[in-house]
Amino acid sequence: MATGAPSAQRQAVPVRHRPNIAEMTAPQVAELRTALAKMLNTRDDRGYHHWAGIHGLPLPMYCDQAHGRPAFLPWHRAYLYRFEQALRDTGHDVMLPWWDWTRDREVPPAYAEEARPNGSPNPLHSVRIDELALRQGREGRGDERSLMLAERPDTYREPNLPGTHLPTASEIKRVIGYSDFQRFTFNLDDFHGNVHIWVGGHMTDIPYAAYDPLFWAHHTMIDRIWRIWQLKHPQSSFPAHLHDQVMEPFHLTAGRVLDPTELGYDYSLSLAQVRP
Ligand SMILES: [Cu+2]
Repeated sequence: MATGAPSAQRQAVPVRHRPNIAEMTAPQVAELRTALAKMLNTRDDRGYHHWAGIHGLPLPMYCDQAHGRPAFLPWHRAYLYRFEQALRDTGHDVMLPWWDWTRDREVPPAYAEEARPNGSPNPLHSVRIDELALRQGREGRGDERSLMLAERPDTYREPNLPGTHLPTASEIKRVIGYSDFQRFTFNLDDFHGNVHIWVGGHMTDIPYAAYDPLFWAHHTMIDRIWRIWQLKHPQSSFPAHLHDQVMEPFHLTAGRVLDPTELGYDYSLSLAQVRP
Protein backbone atom coordinates (compact mmCIF):
# COMPACT_ATOMS: atom_id res chain seq x y z
CA MET A 1 0.00 0.00 0.00
CA ALA A 2 1.24 3.49 -0.80
CA THR A 3 2.96 5.43 1.94
CA GLY A 4 2.17 8.90 0.72
CA ALA A 5 4.88 9.42 -1.82
CA PRO A 6 3.63 12.08 -4.23
CA SER A 7 1.67 10.75 -7.17
CA ALA A 8 1.79 12.58 -10.47
CA GLN A 9 -1.84 12.03 -11.41
CA ARG A 10 -3.46 13.58 -8.34
CA GLN A 11 -3.01 17.27 -7.74
CA ALA A 12 -6.45 18.45 -6.74
CA VAL A 13 -5.62 21.24 -4.31
CA PRO A 14 -3.09 24.06 -4.33
CA VAL A 15 -0.14 23.19 -2.10
CA ARG A 16 1.23 25.67 0.42
CA HIS A 17 4.40 25.18 2.39
CA ARG A 18 4.49 25.18 6.13
CA PRO A 19 7.33 27.41 7.31
CA ASN A 20 10.17 26.94 9.76
CA ILE A 21 9.40 29.32 12.63
CA ALA A 22 13.08 30.34 12.74
CA GLU A 23 12.88 31.58 9.15
CA MET A 24 9.69 33.60 9.45
CA THR A 25 9.96 37.37 9.06
CA ALA A 26 8.63 39.74 11.71
CA PRO A 27 5.54 40.58 9.60
CA GLN A 28 4.84 36.86 9.12
CA VAL A 29 5.09 36.23 12.86
CA ALA A 30 2.81 39.22 13.47
CA GLU A 31 0.27 37.75 11.04
CA LEU A 32 0.38 34.37 12.77
CA ARG A 33 -0.14 36.02 16.16
CA THR A 34 -3.10 38.02 14.84
CA ALA A 35 -4.73 34.91 13.37
CA LEU A 36 -4.21 33.00 16.62
CA ALA A 37 -5.61 35.88 18.67
CA LYS A 38 -8.74 35.83 16.52
CA MET A 39 -9.05 32.08 16.95
CA LEU A 40 -8.74 32.54 20.71
CA ASN A 41 -11.64 34.97 20.64
CA THR A 42 -13.83 32.58 18.65
CA ARG A 43 -15.97 30.58 21.05
CA ASP A 44 -17.51 28.08 18.66
CA ASP A 45 -16.10 25.07 16.83
CA ARG A 46 -13.71 27.22 14.83
CA GLY A 47 -12.13 28.56 17.99
CA TYR A 48 -8.83 27.73 19.66
CA HIS A 49 -10.41 26.23 22.77
CA HIS A 50 -12.55 23.87 20.76
CA TRP A 51 -9.47 22.50 18.99
CA ALA A 52 -7.17 22.45 22.00
CA GLY A 53 -9.89 20.63 23.95
CA ILE A 54 -10.08 17.76 21.49
CA HIS A 55 -6.65 16.49 22.53
CA GLY A 56 -7.49 16.22 26.24
CA LEU A 57 -9.84 18.11 28.55
CA PRO A 58 -12.70 18.80 28.50
CA LEU A 59 -13.85 15.20 28.07
CA PRO A 60 -13.91 13.17 25.89
CA MET A 61 -10.17 12.81 25.39
CA TYR A 62 -9.72 11.76 21.80
CA CYS A 63 -5.97 11.40 21.93
CA ASP A 64 -6.37 8.04 23.71
CA GLN A 65 -6.32 6.56 20.21
CA ALA A 66 -3.24 8.54 19.35
CA HIS A 67 -0.45 8.10 21.88
CA GLY A 68 1.61 4.95 22.14
CA ARG A 69 -0.54 3.61 19.30
CA PRO A 70 0.08 2.95 15.61
CA ALA A 71 -2.32 5.81 14.79
CA PHE A 72 -0.02 8.34 16.48
CA LEU A 73 1.13 9.92 13.20
CA PRO A 74 -2.06 9.90 11.08
CA TRP A 75 -4.22 11.02 14.02
CA HIS A 76 -2.02 14.03 14.70
CA ARG A 77 -1.73 14.81 10.98
CA ALA A 78 -5.53 14.98 10.72
CA TYR A 79 -5.59 17.07 13.91
CA LEU A 80 -3.05 19.60 12.59
CA TYR A 81 -4.84 19.75 9.26
CA ARG A 82 -8.20 20.63 10.83
CA PHE A 83 -6.57 23.09 13.23
CA GLU A 84 -4.77 24.79 10.37
CA GLN A 85 -8.04 25.11 8.46
CA ALA A 86 -9.62 26.81 11.47
CA LEU A 87 -6.58 29.09 11.75
CA ARG A 88 -6.90 30.06 8.09
CA ASP A 89 -10.64 30.56 8.55
CA THR A 90 -9.77 33.71 10.50
CA GLY A 91 -9.05 35.27 7.12
CA HIS A 92 -5.28 35.30 7.47
CA ASP A 93 -3.04 33.58 4.98
CA VAL A 94 -0.96 31.62 7.47
CA MET A 95 0.28 28.05 7.71
CA LEU A 96 1.34 26.14 10.80
CA PRO A 97 5.06 26.69 11.46
CA TRP A 98 7.36 23.99 12.72
CA TRP A 99 9.94 24.26 15.47
CA ASP A 100 13.06 22.31 14.57
CA TRP A 101 14.20 21.45 18.09
CA THR A 102 17.10 19.43 16.67
CA ARG A 103 18.65 22.75 15.58
CA ASP A 104 17.03 25.45 17.70
CA ARG A 105 17.61 24.19 21.21
CA GLU A 106 15.43 26.69 23.02
CA VAL A 107 11.82 27.78 22.89
CA PRO A 108 11.61 29.88 19.68
CA PRO A 109 11.57 33.62 20.45
CA ALA A 110 8.26 34.01 18.59
CA TYR A 111 6.73 31.83 21.32
CA ALA A 112 8.92 32.87 24.25
CA GLU A 113 8.32 36.63 24.07
CA GLU A 114 5.65 37.66 26.54
CA ALA A 115 4.47 40.67 24.54
CA ARG A 116 4.12 41.66 20.93
CA PRO A 117 6.10 44.66 19.62
CA ASN A 118 3.05 46.87 20.26
CA GLY A 119 2.99 45.80 23.90
CA SER A 120 -0.11 43.59 23.72
CA PRO A 121 0.14 40.00 25.07
CA ASN A 122 1.74 37.48 22.74
CA PRO A 123 -0.84 34.74 22.10
CA LEU A 124 1.97 32.33 21.16
CA HIS A 125 3.43 32.70 24.64
CA SER A 126 0.51 31.68 26.81
CA VAL A 127 -3.18 30.89 26.55
CA ARG A 128 -5.97 30.97 29.13
CA ILE A 129 -7.30 27.40 29.38
CA ASP A 130 -10.96 26.57 28.88
CA GLU A 131 -13.01 26.92 32.10
CA LEU A 132 -14.66 23.52 31.84
CA ALA A 133 -11.29 21.88 31.16
CA LEU A 134 -9.87 23.49 34.31
CA ARG A 135 -12.82 22.38 36.39
CA GLN A 136 -12.61 18.81 35.14
CA GLY A 137 -8.89 18.80 35.90
CA ARG A 138 -9.56 19.89 39.47
CA GLU A 139 -12.21 17.17 39.76
CA GLY A 140 -9.63 14.56 38.83
CA ARG A 141 -10.97 13.85 35.34
CA GLY A 142 -7.50 14.25 33.85
CA ASP A 143 -4.50 12.62 35.48
CA GLU A 144 -2.27 13.26 38.53
CA ARG A 145 -0.44 16.16 36.94
CA SER A 146 -3.67 17.75 35.75
CA LEU A 147 -4.70 18.24 39.38
CA MET A 148 -1.71 20.53 39.92
CA LEU A 149 -1.78 22.15 36.47
CA ALA A 150 -5.49 22.99 36.78
CA GLU A 151 -4.47 25.52 39.43
CA ARG A 152 -2.60 27.47 36.72
CA PRO A 153 -5.29 28.75 34.31
CA ASP A 154 -2.72 30.28 31.94
CA THR A 155 -0.40 27.85 30.16
CA TYR A 156 3.23 28.11 31.26
CA ARG A 157 6.54 26.45 30.39
CA GLU A 158 9.55 25.49 32.42
CA PRO A 159 12.04 24.37 29.79
CA ASN A 160 15.22 22.40 30.18
CA LEU A 161 14.86 21.19 33.75
CA PRO A 162 17.56 18.76 34.93
CA GLY A 163 16.88 15.25 33.70
CA THR A 164 14.97 16.37 30.60
CA HIS A 165 16.21 15.74 27.11
CA LEU A 166 15.68 17.41 23.76
CA PRO A 167 16.22 14.88 20.95
CA THR A 168 19.32 15.50 18.87
CA ALA A 169 19.65 15.59 15.10
CA SER A 170 21.52 12.28 15.09
CA GLU A 171 18.84 10.59 17.19
CA ILE A 172 16.13 11.72 14.77
CA LYS A 173 18.29 10.73 11.80
CA ARG A 174 18.57 7.24 13.23
CA VAL A 175 14.79 6.99 13.69
CA ILE A 176 14.19 8.17 10.12
CA GLY A 177 16.42 5.31 9.03
CA TYR A 178 13.99 2.64 10.33
CA SER A 179 12.12 1.41 7.29
CA ASP A 180 9.32 -0.32 9.21
CA PHE A 181 6.41 2.04 9.80
CA GLN A 182 5.53 0.82 13.28
CA ARG A 183 9.13 0.76 14.47
CA PHE A 184 9.56 4.29 13.13
CA THR A 185 6.28 5.40 14.75
CA PHE A 186 7.00 4.06 18.22
CA ASN A 187 10.52 5.43 18.33
CA LEU A 188 9.42 8.84 17.09
CA ASP A 189 6.53 8.82 19.57
CA ASP A 190 9.06 8.38 22.40
CA PHE A 191 11.29 11.22 21.23
CA HIS A 192 8.21 13.37 20.75
CA GLY A 193 7.34 12.74 24.39
CA ASN A 194 10.81 13.90 25.42
CA VAL A 195 10.11 17.29 23.84
CA HIS A 196 6.85 17.64 25.78
CA ILE A 197 8.71 16.93 29.04
CA TRP A 198 11.62 19.22 28.09
CA VAL A 199 9.23 22.16 27.52
CA GLY A 200 7.66 21.62 30.94
CA GLY A 201 4.48 23.07 32.41
CA HIS A 202 1.23 22.27 30.63
CA MET A 203 3.04 20.61 27.74
CA THR A 204 3.95 17.71 30.06
CA ASP A 205 0.32 16.72 30.53
CA ILE A 206 -1.76 15.15 27.73
CA PRO A 207 -5.08 16.59 29.06
CA TYR A 208 -3.72 20.17 28.79
CA ALA A 209 -0.78 20.00 26.35
CA ALA A 210 -2.62 21.30 23.28
CA TYR A 211 -3.57 24.54 25.04
CA ASP A 212 0.09 25.60 24.87
CA PRO A 213 0.52 27.17 21.40
CA LEU A 214 3.97 25.60 21.23
CA PHE A 215 2.21 22.22 21.01
CA TRP A 216 1.30 22.93 17.37
CA ALA A 217 4.84 23.90 16.35
CA HIS A 218 6.18 20.78 18.02
CA HIS A 219 3.66 18.47 16.38
CA THR A 220 4.18 20.13 13.01
CA MET A 221 7.86 19.21 13.38
CA ILE A 222 6.81 15.61 14.12
CA ASP A 223 4.57 15.64 11.06
CA ARG A 224 7.46 16.97 8.98
CA ILE A 225 9.70 14.16 10.18
CA TRP A 226 7.04 11.69 9.06
CA ARG A 227 6.94 13.42 5.67
CA ILE A 228 10.73 13.10 5.34
CA TRP A 229 10.44 9.44 6.31
CA GLN A 230 7.70 8.85 3.72
CA LEU A 231 9.84 10.26 0.94
CA LYS A 232 12.88 8.30 2.09
CA HIS A 233 11.04 4.99 2.29
CA PRO A 234 8.61 5.01 -0.64
CA GLN A 235 8.47 1.22 -0.61
CA SER A 236 7.51 0.87 3.07
CA SER A 237 4.05 -0.46 3.63
CA PHE A 238 1.44 1.30 5.71
CA PRO A 239 -0.43 -1.07 8.06
CA ALA A 240 -3.55 -2.26 6.23
CA HIS A 241 -5.71 -2.25 9.37
CA LEU A 242 -4.93 1.43 9.87
CA HIS A 243 -5.68 2.48 6.34
CA ASP A 244 -9.47 2.61 6.73
CA GLN A 245 -9.47 3.50 10.41
CA VAL A 246 -11.26 6.80 10.96
CA MET A 247 -9.29 9.37 12.90
CA GLU A 248 -12.00 10.65 15.25
CA PRO A 249 -13.34 13.26 15.55
CA PHE A 250 -11.91 14.46 12.24
CA HIS A 251 -13.93 12.19 9.91
CA LEU A 252 -10.75 11.35 8.01
CA THR A 253 -9.32 7.89 7.54
CA ALA A 254 -5.61 7.35 8.05
CA GLY A 255 -5.38 6.51 4.36
CA ARG A 256 -6.82 9.89 3.47
CA VAL A 257 -4.01 11.80 5.22
CA LEU A 258 -1.04 9.86 3.89
CA ASP A 259 -0.18 12.39 1.22
CA PRO A 260 0.09 15.95 2.62
CA THR A 261 -0.11 17.45 -0.87
CA GLU A 262 -3.66 16.10 -1.17
CA LEU A 263 -4.43 18.04 2.01
CA GLY A 264 -2.97 21.19 0.48
CA TYR A 265 0.32 21.49 2.32
CA ASP A 266 3.90 20.31 2.20
CA TYR A 267 7.30 20.98 3.70
CA SER A 268 10.29 22.36 1.87
CA LEU A 269 13.00 19.75 2.08
CA SER A 270 16.53 19.48 0.82
CA LEU A 271 17.49 16.62 -1.46
CA ALA A 272 19.85 15.30 1.20
CA GLN A 273 16.93 14.93 3.60
CA VAL A 274 14.74 12.88 1.34
CA ARG A 275 17.15 10.83 -0.77
CA PRO A 276 16.12 7.20 -0.22
CU1 LIG B 1 2.34 15.42 21.53
